[in-house]
Amino acid sequence: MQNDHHTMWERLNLDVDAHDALLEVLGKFYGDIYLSQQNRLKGAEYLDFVVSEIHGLRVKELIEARNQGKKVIGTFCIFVPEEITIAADCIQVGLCAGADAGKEYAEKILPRNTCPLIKSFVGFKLARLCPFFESCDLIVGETTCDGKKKAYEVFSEYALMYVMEVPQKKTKIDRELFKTEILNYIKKLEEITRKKITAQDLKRGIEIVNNKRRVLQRLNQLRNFIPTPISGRDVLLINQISFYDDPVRFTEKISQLCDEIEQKVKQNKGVTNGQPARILVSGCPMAVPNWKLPYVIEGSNAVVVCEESCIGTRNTRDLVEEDKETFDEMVDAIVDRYLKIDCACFTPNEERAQNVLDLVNKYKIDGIIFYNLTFCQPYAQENMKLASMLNKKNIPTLNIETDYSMEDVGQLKTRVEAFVEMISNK
Ligand code: BJ8
Repeated sequence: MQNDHHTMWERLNLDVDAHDALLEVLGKFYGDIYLSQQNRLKGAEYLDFVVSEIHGLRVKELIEARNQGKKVIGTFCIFVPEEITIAADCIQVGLCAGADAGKEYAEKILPRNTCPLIKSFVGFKLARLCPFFESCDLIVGETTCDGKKKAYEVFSEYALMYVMEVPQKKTKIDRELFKTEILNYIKKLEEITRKKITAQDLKRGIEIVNNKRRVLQRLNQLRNFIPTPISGRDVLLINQISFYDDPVRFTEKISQLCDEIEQKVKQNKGVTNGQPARILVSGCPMAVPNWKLPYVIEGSNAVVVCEESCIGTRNTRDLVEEDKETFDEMVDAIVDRYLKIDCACFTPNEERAQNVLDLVNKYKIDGIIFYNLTFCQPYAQENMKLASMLNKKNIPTLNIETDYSMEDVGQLKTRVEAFVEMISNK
């Protein structure tokens, strides 16, 4: 199969040898982390297939869509509203940002003490390792953390960038600013597609994205059951795939997977033996193929039952209201939905504390592992504050700071095992 894709990758100007080497490493990594799981769901075949074709068939689909006149929009953040991208008849994809391939290239143009997620997307582009980057007509950044917004300035020398302004607070003025930015994004897409977005288009975009979020909500809901019917690793992967597979196909496949899980739940069958500790992972996003921490946790007599993250509930918790009819009403509904995102880049960001507490109760959490990417100030600071609040309520927490290298796996395992033992004895 891969050979069939080589010509496509060459046409996209990838460094084909380095790319082959990357896929080989990824394949092995995937085998160790995913294919080694026991009692896996049959529906996970969809996940295995999508990953095996991660840079193949989906990229081919994008190229075919472009040949038919569609535009492809690349993103790095859940603030870019896919509802609008779909309304403009474009395709939105999340860009590779979860591995340190290309790091040495990134460090030539960025300070070394930059968060790994940022170095990753810059590295993938500069090392010519990501066919998604090369298939984009426009890459949309956003003014969230300082690291990203400054990196976009440099990055725009290498890729066609458009940067949306995301406010730092949520006052009335900030809402107006964000609404203006949403309208500007609409204009930008109208400009590149040469097509006006209508109320009908927006309605369609809202429905498709809401359905995608609904199926992820349903999946999460099923993780309430004990024994847990699906591993945290698989749910993380599902969330990651939601950023680049076709949204309608994704919704259908995950809906079938949920049907299978419901059957499993009825038979009281889970993926775990005994009663492993139930963990909430909270903090920075885990972009594909960042699977390190869930793998460590689930190899330590624990199971991840919820992700309080942008590759998790922060992205799926809220829907856009669907009862609006006019173009303006729908734009307002989109603005309101997106301003509910409790990213640590906001100040204050009080609602996140309550959202974390709700998840602790809902998913019967035994302990929280805060996940910080190295040099990510917003989450490092906010997670410390949250940990102190949670510890006062007798909810155990562990703070993990790490990057994308595998060098610290042994050390992480020791710390996670000690934490799991501590919460299991409570
Ligand atoms: S809405 S979390 S996806 S900005 S890049 S903040 S890890 S230092 S990704 Fe994010 Fe949007 Fe917020 Fe979510 Fe830290 Fe790194 Fe910045 Fe990061």
